[in-house]
Amino acid sequence: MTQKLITIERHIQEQQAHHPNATGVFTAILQDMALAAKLISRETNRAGLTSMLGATESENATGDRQQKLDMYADSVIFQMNDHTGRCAALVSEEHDELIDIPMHYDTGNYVLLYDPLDGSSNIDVNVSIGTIFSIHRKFTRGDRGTIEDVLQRGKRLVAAGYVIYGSSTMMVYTAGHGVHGFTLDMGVGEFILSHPNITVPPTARYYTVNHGYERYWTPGFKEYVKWLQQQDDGRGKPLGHRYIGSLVADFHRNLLTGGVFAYPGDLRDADKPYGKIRLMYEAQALAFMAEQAGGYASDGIGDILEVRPHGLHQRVPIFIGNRDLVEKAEAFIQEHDQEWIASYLPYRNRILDLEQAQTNGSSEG
Ligand code: AHM
Ligand code: MG
Repeated sequence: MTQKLITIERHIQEQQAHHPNATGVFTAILQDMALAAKLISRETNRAGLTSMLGATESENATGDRQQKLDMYADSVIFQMNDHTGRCAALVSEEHDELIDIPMHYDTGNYVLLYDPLDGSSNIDVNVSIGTIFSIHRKFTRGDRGTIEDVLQRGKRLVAAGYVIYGSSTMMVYTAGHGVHGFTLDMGVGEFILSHPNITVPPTARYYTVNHGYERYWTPGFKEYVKWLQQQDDGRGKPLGHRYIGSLVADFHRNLLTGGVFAYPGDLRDADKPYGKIRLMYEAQALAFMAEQAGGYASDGIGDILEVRPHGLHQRVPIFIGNRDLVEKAEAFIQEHDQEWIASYLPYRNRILDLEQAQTNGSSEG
């Protein structure tokens, strides 16, 4: 064997060298996430089969196998992290409120945010789905994490990553020193480094948006998409259009090939000018990864990593990928969408209200 084999455990361990005072706790959380990813991957791969088996075994079923896959993923990540003494609190897209660490377990210095299985409408049709996670450091004084520890700006993230359950399973993460991708070798059950130091290619190949919503788009976004359609992919062809409808898969493709993903705020409902993507579980994590890979993520106004959160389930418009393409979206919005901006800014600038923050936004959209 000539090629250097680096497992994710080894890689995460070696990354710790960037932090001479590190205790290893943070490293261990990433390793726990890698194990959760393997379990979810196994179940995802046999989802169709499992539901068939579940139906026939229903009389003596243990229950686990029949869980919907997103509930299963949620439960696996919780079970990997509730008892380790590393996390002070957890939050999941599947829960309205902060998930406390059970009182009989110790707590640690980190809060873990996750969307256990994103793109869940794609599960039943066998299309790629993903898990997204991010980690903040707890800064409040008590031993239990609070909502304030969770609702920090993306700029303060210490790590983020995703797992894509696609033609193969990959885990991609950053701990603030580049973005690194690992492919799951199903034979031995190990994530092996396959994509070290991922950077966004300078020339984009694709643009990614749900064209079905064109009737709701703002004037600026319509102009922007027309502009994208006039751009060249660096090989004498127009940018291709790709849309899977699984954020992780759409982001991952554009990260490797160059491109821009947009889920804009739109005019569908005047009371909801903020699109669909969730700030705390989806946008912050991917924005951090994009930045680490040399790209950029904006809500059309400015850097998503600078947006001050006000609710666990807050939503945010997102433009993410090659920096030049994302900045162009900002320019079109500034030029044509002052009306939309006026309706979105009060939501963006909402101040954190601790009493409301727990569930704020869970019903928005
Ligand atoms: P989910 O959290 O309910 O799975 O929804 C999030 C998903 C993203 O993965 C994807 O980018 C988006 O929804 C697609 O939405 P739409 O079908 O409106 O284009
Ligand atoms: Mg989601």
